[in-house]
Amino acid sequence: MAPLRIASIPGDGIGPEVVSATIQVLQQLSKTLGTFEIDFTHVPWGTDYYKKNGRYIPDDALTTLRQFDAVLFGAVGAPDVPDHVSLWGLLLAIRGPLQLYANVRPVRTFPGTKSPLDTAKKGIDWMLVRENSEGEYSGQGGRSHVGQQWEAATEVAMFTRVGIERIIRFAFETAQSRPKKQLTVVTKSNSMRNGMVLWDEIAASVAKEFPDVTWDKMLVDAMTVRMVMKPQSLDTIVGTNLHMDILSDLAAALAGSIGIAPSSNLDPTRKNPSMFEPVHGSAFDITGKGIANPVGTFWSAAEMLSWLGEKDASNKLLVCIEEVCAAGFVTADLGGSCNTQQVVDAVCAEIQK
Ligand code: GGG
Repeated sequence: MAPLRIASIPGDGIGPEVVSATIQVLQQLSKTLGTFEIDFTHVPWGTDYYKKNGRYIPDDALTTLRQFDAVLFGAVGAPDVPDHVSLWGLLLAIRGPLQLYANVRPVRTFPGTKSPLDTAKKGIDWMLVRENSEGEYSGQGGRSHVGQQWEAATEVAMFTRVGIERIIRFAFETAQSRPKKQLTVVTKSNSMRNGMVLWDEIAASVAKEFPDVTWDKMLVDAMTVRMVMKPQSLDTIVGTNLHMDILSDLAAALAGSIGIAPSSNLDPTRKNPSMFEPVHGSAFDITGKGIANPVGTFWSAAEMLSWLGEKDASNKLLVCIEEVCAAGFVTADLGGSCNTQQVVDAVCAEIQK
């Protein structure tokens, strides 16, 4: 059997800790199930690489990544490098050119996780779909009169018909594949009268192809209220790069902790390898202490296995993570006292049961 070829980019901060934890768990899963083999190649891009080479990734980075079936990414960001330099140098330098335009972020309340919401009723089960290639993160704009009193800066949110159509269609397909068949399209088309209105128009047009999906639209500000006050009224949610970046952090916190939240950066055309990463960042305040929550990366790895066709292995990993959380083997962000390795050991033991 040909092994799954995975490029692992641990990156910065707690990235190396959660990626190493996940490699241990995936190797155990492969050994126990015997249904797939997996081969990791360490790719050392991150802030240390930047400090040595003056850049986050080499010229042939995309050619390198295209040799793999998928990428497992940790985190990016360092205290002594401006965040826009590290983010654009590494993560956005991969997402954009590889056209990983669909950023899928499932959010669920896990057993053993404490939500700030009164989720005793039913809990949260959402699928967030973030446009991942344009909009507010197009990198368009500039600065003039730098350092002067009349200094000016523009940040242009550039939307294209192709870019909007493909993410809206992807979101309708995602909604259609879920039991509720329900989609909410998030915009801000009252105050932003160009790109956001184009989103509304395209949503209404694409919706006609999906008569079995119930859909509605929400302004992003009202959406924050609905997520908190009426969580059960939502299922699949789609929005722009910036809006969903913010809403997915809110969603993760409402589900219990950003430490468990996964993220898949997908090229739905499958021309390029997709990239899987926890939603959280480099968390320098806890780096090196061995206490980072690895569950967001485990769950991202489960999404990666599913994307690569290993659905049984993916389901097994998810069930094991949930069992371990339910049994209380959780890190401090979830109210537990486990360190990272104890969570790894608990998941590996659960896999072998
Ligand atoms: N685990 C990925 C990571 O380090 N994310 C940090 C971050 O700021 N991401 C912004 C984004 O996802 O656009």
